[in-house]
Amino acid sequence: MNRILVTGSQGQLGSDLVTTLRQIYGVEQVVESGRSPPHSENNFYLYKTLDVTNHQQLQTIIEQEQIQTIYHLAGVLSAKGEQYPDRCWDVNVNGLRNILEAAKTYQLKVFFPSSIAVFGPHTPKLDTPQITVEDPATIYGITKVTGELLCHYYAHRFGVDVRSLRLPGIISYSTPPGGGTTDFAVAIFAAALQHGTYTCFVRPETRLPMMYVPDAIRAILDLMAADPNSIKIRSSYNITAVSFSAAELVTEIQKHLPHFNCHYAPDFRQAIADSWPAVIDDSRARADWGWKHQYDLSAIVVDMLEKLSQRIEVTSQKPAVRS
Ligand code: VAH
Repeated sequence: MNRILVTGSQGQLGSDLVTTLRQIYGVEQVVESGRSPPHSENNFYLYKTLDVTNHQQLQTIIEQEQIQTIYHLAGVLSAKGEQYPDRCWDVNVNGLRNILEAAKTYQLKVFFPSSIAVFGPHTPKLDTPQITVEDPATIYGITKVTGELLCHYYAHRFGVDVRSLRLPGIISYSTPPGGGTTDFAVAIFAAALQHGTYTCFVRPETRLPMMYVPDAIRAILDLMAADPNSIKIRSSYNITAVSFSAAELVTEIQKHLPHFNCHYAPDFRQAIADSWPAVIDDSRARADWGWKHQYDLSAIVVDMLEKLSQRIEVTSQKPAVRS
């Protein structure tokens, strides 16, 4: 039996991760949690209200539900973090500290999502190495550097089995974007299908590392299933799938929606995107535990348009989605 707690379960990654974990381990083994009430009533009994900054609430759930593994996804993302820096620090750092303290006390296994946001203006932009300059320009990035250092400390000082990935921008269709800088690469798809047009908040030449959510879920599960001896990095692994610019994404969408057009109106998120790498070297993840992405840009666009077409009212022309 592997009783699992997912924090931030209603977020972009959480909702897809819960579905996959329940397919693997059974619905009863996976407890969702979040600060707000559950979106859907159909599994209310497997949802716990949890503010990860409240260590007593966390301990009560761990003991009542006999949790053995925590996928700790609760967090404040980069753009929202710049608007609410105190909350970002409290949730992302004090919340993680509570998770790691509980993992030490109850011998739990933990997944922690770090981010390419740990890198900053002086980090090499191309083939960003696993070990390099980390001078993040956002409070979110600062919390992720701090989080990685905490993970490394708890792993080596207390033997906590905590594992982590520096996730790139994640593209998904099951939940609306939640305050990230890479959200343009998520919102653009619904806008293209519903309105035939999108106003992008970064410049066309802005190139960032990205990953489709099925690849991200598989990476997380492969990392957590890997032999502990193969996990040589206990801060956080570089990981990526593809890198593309906003303009390249638009061109790929237009192959299926020829009338789609995109306007550009860069806002405060441009400076955040400019501080991040364009291409990541994830050779250590590929060497240590066999990471290999499956979705390139073309496959992401085909699947996103197909999945979203089934879920939203398509007012612009149906995509001539070619496989
Ligand atoms: C964000 N989606 O934009 C997250 C992620 C690399 C980006 O950390 O804040």
